[in-house]
Amino acid sequence: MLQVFGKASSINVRKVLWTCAELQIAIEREDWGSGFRDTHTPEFIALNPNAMVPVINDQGFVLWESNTIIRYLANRDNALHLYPSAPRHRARIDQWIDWQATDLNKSWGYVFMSLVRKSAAHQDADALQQGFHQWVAHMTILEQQLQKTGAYVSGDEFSLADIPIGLSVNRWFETPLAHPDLPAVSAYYDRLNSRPGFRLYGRNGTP
Ligand SMILES: N[C@@H](CCC(=O)N[C@@H](CS)C(=O)NCC(=O)O)C(=O)O
Repeated sequence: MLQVFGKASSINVRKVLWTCAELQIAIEREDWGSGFRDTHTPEFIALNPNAMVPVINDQGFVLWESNTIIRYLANRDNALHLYPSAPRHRARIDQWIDWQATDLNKSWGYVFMSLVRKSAAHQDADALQQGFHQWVAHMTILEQQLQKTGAYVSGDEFSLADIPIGLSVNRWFETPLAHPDLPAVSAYYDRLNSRPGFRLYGRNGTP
């Protein structure tokens, strides 16, 4: 059975859990990461030198980096409905997956640490305001894309890209801030709710 190392409260672990639900992959999960087993042990570092979750072990094949893991699972199971092979279609999905990791994710860091984690090191009002503007700017890019497609992030159909992006949208709504009205993002969030995998893992485990 596929082993998943990482706590289910982690947004990056939830990408893997939701993908496994979409693909009906049975898993064995172990709780690792802050609040659970320490990832800074030789045992865990041997799996992932970054001491981060998630990590998977697929019959001896160990892999880390959440977006790489979900692509691997889709490829492994030939899940062309989630990750089509036509180069342009696949590239469009990859574009949003990569954007989630490199741009959208980075934009919310300070605000999330300040308002959700209540980190003492993240209480500077100017930095908070700047972070808020960055996050809104990125969510506005997503809003415009969803207005164009009228459905999912890469087009009419749900795809692998909606897993990281959907989890990011959950983070947006779960963070207590004055959310500007982004109607296409709100409709998208409701649309995702029709998926059992999202209800299980996309809404912090609270359907
Ligand atoms: N780029 C990595 C980032 C992984 C990451 O940031 N994981 C966090 C949890 S969301 C983590 O392991 N934090 C340390 C800990 O919980 O001990 C990925 O996408 O897999």
